[in-house]
Amino acid sequence: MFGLNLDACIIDLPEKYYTLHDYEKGVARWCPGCGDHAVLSAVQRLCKEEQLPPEKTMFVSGIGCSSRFPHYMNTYGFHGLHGRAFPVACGIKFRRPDLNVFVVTGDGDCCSIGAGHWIHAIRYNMNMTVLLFDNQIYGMTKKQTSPTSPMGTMSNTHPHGSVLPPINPLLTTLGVSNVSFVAQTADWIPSHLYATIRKAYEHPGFSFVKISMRCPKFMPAAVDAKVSDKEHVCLLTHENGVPVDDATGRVFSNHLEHDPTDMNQARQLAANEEISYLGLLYQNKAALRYDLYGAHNLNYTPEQKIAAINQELERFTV
Ligand SMILES: Cc1ncc(C[n+]2csc(CCOP(=O)(O)OP(=O)(O)O)c2C)c(N)n1
Ligand SMILES: [Mg+2]
Repeated sequence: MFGLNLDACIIDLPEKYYTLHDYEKGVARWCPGCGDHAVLSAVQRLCKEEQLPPEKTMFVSGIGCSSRFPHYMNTYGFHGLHGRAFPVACGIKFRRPDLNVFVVTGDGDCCSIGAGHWIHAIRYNMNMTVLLFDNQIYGMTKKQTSPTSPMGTMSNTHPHGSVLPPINPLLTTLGVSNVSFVAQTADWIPSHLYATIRKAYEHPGFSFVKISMRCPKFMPAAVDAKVSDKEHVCLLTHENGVPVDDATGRVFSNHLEHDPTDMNQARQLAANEEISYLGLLYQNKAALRYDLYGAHNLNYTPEQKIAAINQELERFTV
């Protein structure tokens, strides 16, 4: 007769399976139609798909509407000071490489007051996922010109229109030595948004994702122009790039094959003011990582740490 093999009936279940609900916290207080909601959904989905343990996951931000992000993630978070997300995140990653570190920063937070930290964090190339919420305006303080506001933007600081050309965050990041990952996506293309953040998360280093964000409250004209004009968008395609699914590829039918190791072409695409190239612009998995350099003594006991410090101090004995 048939013997019953009980071992074959045992399903290998993980000790804990996280659902979307495990990553959700509170009710997001962003305006209706704000792009931040879309990124929150994409990131919660990523956490679930990757089964990131909430207690091993850290969201670090500065100040701004976008920087309220950690409040809505049921993980660890640090809602810091304006422009200071990068040094906090680097400090965390340096001593706790076991944590999944995400940085959420606005165009004011990153490219204005935080610009000095931004440049060095790119060069340090520590393993973290950086999401730049670029709504081209200071949202939280109710409409001041940001470094990424297009020239002529009417704001409370420039009621007659801003007078200087904006900083290009993609081009700036691509210009820093040891840069390792630069991508662009848009909050209103959910499949591409998710695929890009996922690609960034998988990158072993500092992955910088510029997300074009809708701010219907303070930049409504820009939102209409960006969202309704499909010709303005070109999806980058490549076997090593951000995957484009069939439906998204049909709706946004401008495509360009781009090899993400080609820095020259990446810079040309990033510099184009007329067309938003969405996808992976540049990736170098071999860039040096400062977090790995710093990780050699992580398992020292307190006694070993004191001995190591004393040994170093000996060098200064006169
Ligand atoms: C040291 C300091 N300077 C200025 C402010 C005021 N402030 C708060 S948020 C903000 C700008 C935020 O803009 P952005 O980073 O683009 O984020 P958004 O609100 O658009 O998401 C400013 C100037 C502050 N909180 N701290
Ligand atoms: Mg902003």
